[in-house]
Amino acid sequence: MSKKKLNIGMVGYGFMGRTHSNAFRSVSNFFDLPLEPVLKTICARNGERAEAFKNQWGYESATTDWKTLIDSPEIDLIDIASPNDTHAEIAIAAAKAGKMVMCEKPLGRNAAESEEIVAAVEAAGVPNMVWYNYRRVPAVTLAKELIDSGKLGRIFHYRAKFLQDWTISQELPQGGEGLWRLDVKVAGSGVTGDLLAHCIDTAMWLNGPIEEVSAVTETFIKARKHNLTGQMEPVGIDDASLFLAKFQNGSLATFEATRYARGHKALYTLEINGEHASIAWDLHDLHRLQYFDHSDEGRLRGWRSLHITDRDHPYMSHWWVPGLQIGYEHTFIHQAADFIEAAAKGESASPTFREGLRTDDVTDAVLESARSRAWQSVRQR
Ligand code: SOE
Repeated sequence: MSKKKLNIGMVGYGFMGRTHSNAFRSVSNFFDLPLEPVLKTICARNGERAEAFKNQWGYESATTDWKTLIDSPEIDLIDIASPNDTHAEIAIAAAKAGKMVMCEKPLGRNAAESEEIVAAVEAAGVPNMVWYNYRRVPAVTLAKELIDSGKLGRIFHYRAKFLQDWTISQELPQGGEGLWRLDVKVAGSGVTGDLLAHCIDTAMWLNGPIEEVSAVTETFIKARKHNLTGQMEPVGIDDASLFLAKFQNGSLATFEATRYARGHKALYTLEINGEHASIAWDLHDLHRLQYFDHSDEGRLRGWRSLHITDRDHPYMSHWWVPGLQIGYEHTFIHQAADFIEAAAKGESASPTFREGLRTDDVTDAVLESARSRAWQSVRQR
């Protein structure tokens, strides 16, 4: 019997347009899902390249106007993989048209924008999800299961870093395709919204709400040529952002993100220390989970390096045989699978837009604390 279709209108053909397209294209080969995703229409600004993307990824049609996706009765799901300044307008229009909506992180450029997006999807009652993909690394999902099972006991510390080095050159321009992340008007913020947002999403998923933050940010290169104007313009983004945090459960945390850590390309690491056990994870070794259990026999006690490739590890029964690992793109496939399962029941999948808003509440508080040089409470909702 043929399955009901889930017709997708994708907005954006950059890095994230590719990860999302790949996820929807592959997911049914590995997961038995209630709906069959169909790559219906790709939308992007450059018509020729949209057409080429359509052919490469197997979309049925291409357009340069996202409003045609909203107006089309054929499209069930709008997936937003375009720059941050486009998220709100498209998501709100999609929700008003009764479409399901998925959105690349961060949800909005700030919490005020995200609040409007959340209001729209909740008023329309449409399934939604933000693409915070690192939750769906099997080792990170296992960390969540271990923490929820109580194995760590009371949590004392959380530590996260996301280090890159791709903007160190003074010659790098800001703005336009590929470099909009450096343009504050488009991105909303720098590493706070781009990298720390990942760390915050995972942290709150693993360890609960963050109540207070104290932050410092820096913009190392103060002016860069703007690709769209050709002029030197002030840089409005934060190049590095570090903060201390207090979680609602009483634990303390440090977070750091930068694009100026020479030698690091995308080093996301996290560690959580509990009364009975600790967990550490590293994106460059993403299929491993480091685990220390204080209840081990004393002479044999030490950090265990678990290879998360067995059938009883999260998501892994869908892949190859035990011992063979998976990678970055699979996290998006897992997220697509979880969304389709939920959407078939008319539900959202986690992180919902509301959860995305809570992350933006923390990033707003981080930026405010850096500005005011004072501890800042995080809005709780
Ligand atoms: C920035 O370089 C970036 O691509 C982020 O935008 C992604 O969210 C992150 O996963 C990798 O780094």
